[in-house]
Amino acid sequence: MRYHGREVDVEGRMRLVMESTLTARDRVGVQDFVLLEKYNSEAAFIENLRRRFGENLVYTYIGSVLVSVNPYKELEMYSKQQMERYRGVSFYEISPHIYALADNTYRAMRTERKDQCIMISGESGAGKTEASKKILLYFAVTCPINEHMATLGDCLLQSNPVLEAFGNAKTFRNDNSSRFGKYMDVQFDFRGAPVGGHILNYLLEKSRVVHQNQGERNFHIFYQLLEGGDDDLLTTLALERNPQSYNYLVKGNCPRLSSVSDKKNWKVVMKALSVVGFTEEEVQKLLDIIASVLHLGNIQFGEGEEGETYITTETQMTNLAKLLGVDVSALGEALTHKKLTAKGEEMISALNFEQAMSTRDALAKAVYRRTFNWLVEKINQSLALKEEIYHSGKGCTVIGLLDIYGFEVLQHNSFEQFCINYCNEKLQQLFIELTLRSEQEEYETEGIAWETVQYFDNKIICDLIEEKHKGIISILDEECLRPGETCDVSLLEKLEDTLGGHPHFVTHKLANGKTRRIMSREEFRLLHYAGEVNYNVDGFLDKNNDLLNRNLKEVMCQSDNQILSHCFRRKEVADHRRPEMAATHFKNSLMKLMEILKSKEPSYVRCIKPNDAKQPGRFDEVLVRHQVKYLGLMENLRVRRAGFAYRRRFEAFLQRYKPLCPETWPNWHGGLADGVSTLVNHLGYNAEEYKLGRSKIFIRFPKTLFRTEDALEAKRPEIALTLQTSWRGYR
Ligand code: AD9
Ligand code: MG
Repeated sequence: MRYHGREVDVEGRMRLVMESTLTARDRVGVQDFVLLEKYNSEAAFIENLRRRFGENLVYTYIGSVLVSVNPYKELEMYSKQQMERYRGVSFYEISPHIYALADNTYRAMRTERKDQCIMISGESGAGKTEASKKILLYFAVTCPINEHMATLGDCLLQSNPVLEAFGNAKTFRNDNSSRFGKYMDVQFDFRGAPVGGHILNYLLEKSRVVHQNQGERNFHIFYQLLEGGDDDLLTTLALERNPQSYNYLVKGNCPRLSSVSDKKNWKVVMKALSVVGFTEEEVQKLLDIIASVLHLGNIQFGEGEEGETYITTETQMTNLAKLLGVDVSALGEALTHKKLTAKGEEMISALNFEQAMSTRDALAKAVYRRTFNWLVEKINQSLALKEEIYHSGKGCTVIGLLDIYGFEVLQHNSFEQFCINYCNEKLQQLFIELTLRSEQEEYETEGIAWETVQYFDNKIICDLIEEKHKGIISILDEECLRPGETCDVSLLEKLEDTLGGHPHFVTHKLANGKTRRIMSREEFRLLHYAGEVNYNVDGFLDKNNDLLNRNLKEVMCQSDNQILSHCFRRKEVADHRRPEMAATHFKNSLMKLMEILKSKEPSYVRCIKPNDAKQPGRFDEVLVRHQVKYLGLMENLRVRRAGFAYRRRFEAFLQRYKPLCPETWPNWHGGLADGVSTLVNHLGYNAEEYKLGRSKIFIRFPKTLFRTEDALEAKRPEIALTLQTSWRGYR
């Protein structure tokens, strides 16, 4: 495409400076938000996003942060040729792209020999997983190959369909929603070839195994097995093909999806499992477990005269025990009775109907979650760095990819949203800390005085949640451990007693003893950095306790299915200490994640969902505005714009604008700093407008840059021929 006689963005030629000329700028916006004249205006920010989205320009920078808007359609910008275009090209000299970010991160890792990480955030359906897959593919296609690890690229790529089958599901917001957080390290050898990988997973939403909201589905693998498995396989697993036959698949009333072929994906997943290195026997055992979860959901209980429960579904029970590889009567006993240890003595008590149902569901959730963890462990073994590379002494460097759930505000927010939003508070804290630090470092390296930036420090909210003894998680744990009857409402009272009056914690009680009518008595509200969220305490204690009866664990650890006997260890049964509770476990794993991320050089992708209908071409401003807020993008822009809107290395600046000054045109033979100084003096920049660092020029206002750009544009006919040559040389 040509625009004003020049090739423009769609062709990939239009660069920052070109785009900022008036006409093009009006049409496609600025490709870096720091160039917005009204950088404090949210409306101008959103208008810029909207314009670019309308032109299929789904990527925009805030300095080095990449903002991405989900196009909900296939764009022609992800081809192999495009990957080649971005290879080795400087971030700012080419239109924004996820490949530019991937390439820049890769080159920074290689040249500085420093570990990197790319943090991808955004709400459900915003495009995080797609972005992380595009980055991985970019590495797999463009990086050199290590002859010892020639298949590693395939392994890395194929780990995705496996994890998605077991960890993703159709939700209201996304047909392929990741129901777990993922951090993946890719290790590179000294030549820059990928040689290893490692995955950490966070908080799989296991409640989905037993319950789905209307219009949602269970994890993909269940439907893929029923659609794609051949008749013999289904017979061996004693399964019927119709998903509606299984209690664990009917709740959402959504057995099939128009956007996804379970049958086709079944094949993809089976192939991927073999590429990643699962043996046939392991796959068989894995499917036994998946089938057993379906059977488990169909186990029904009857109630005797004295309130005791018994199992009414004998055939299902036999199939279930066979697939789980455990003794049928021991399993039946453990599903209807509870073993307690009091004063060193063991006692058996019968479960009532409700308890038996929830024990059954707890087993299904535990089996699924532990199998998922096993799957990740197994993938990690396949991706593990080979001994010879590890010991080669040449050292590896790492790029980490974080694809984790964004800030979540639903109609009904529970324990899961509490954990997710806590995670986002931590990431925001890290983001502010690292962005400010890197800005400050750059100013110091360049010898320019650092100007303090005002920003909201969300440490106060992190402390409210995680502080020892006084924080919400500690209170929650204490309440779970408290002997006697505890309930979710008593938890709320305890929270009120300890935290009432905290500026970021609110309940229905007002300080004057009156009641806040708009809030229910079962809710507490947190004033997060991104907005207010009401959490309903119903289920908090149970979810945090996350207990599985001991006698069930005893049965499971005797399983002759190797995966299950690996997942349920005898030593766990023998250990009478209380395992870590769910929120504390999550908190500790987040702390470790923060340490990992802090030890690396960060880059950011901030994903935005343009509409709730999953449709191309629709830009819902209200929805986008929410996300701009939740993602802290305005804050981000303010930090980045602190002081100076634009900075560029001397050589790049001189190369671009030297035609505007007779002393620097066509060639400048002196030092770079002198050249830039001569040039800006000639252009009439006043001292307010710019500063010269050690290797870069810092320009305070976009209008200065645009003025210079417009001057260049006016002079273009005169210098066209020479400029074209220098332009090519520029890249
Ligand atoms: V969730 O928190 O896991 O529920 P994500 O990961 O943010 O969410 P995902 O990457 O799964 O969202 O994207 C949702 C859907 O949007 C995808 O299935 C694609 O259909 C669509 N999408 C996202 N990014 C792109 C893109 N760059 N090009 C085309 C896209 N389609
Ligand atoms: Mg995802």
